[in-house]
Amino acid sequence: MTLKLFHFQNSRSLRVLWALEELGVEAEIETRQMDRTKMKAPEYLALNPLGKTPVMFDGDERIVESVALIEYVANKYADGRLTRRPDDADYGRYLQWLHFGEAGMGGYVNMLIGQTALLPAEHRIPAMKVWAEKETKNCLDFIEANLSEDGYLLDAFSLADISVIYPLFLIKITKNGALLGDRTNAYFKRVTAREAWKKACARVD
Ligand SMILES: N[C@@H](CCC(=O)N[C@@H](CS)C(=O)NCC(=O)O)C(=O)O
Repeated sequence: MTLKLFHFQNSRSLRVLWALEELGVEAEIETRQMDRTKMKAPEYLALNPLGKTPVMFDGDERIVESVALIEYVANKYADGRLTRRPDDADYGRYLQWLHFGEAGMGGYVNMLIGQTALLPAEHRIPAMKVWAEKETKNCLDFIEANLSEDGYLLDAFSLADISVIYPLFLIKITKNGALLGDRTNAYFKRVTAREAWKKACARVD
């Protein structure tokens, strides 16, 4: 098999696994425990010198960055399904949301989960938590204002949703879900009812 994804449960490799499921693209999946010490050990650094997840191989080609990976899989192995092309009317908004999910809000959400869940209590800095919450809320308000009652970020489900749902998932599993607006909560529920999401989340072996 050409594609091989290293998957760590609940990590950003979930975006890639979910996209593979949605697109029906075959890949070898190696699931590993989210153990930061092992991720910084030589065996894993040989796979991904950043010591992060995800990393995927296409033959000898190594690719990191979860949002790049979902576009790669869709464009290279699924005829661009779930993407938009330059001549589509919503191409600009597609790119905006695709990148917003990681570049726009990923850093703030990382800070928030660090200050509320990942870091030991004695390493947390109250002012950083306030700042992370404020910036995350700013991103969430932007999402809320752009959602309709029953749709997706664009007029149909796309990779942009796969990108943006992941930070929403992180916010929820770290018990920061009260920051989400009503439409965003309904959107999260709607999108995560998809079979492909459920299959990707169920992958723990
Ligand atoms: N922008 C990167 C972020 C990768 C990243 O930070 N992944 C986290 C897990 S979701 C990680 O590997 N953390 C382990 C660590 O930093 O030690 C992407 O989207 O792939």
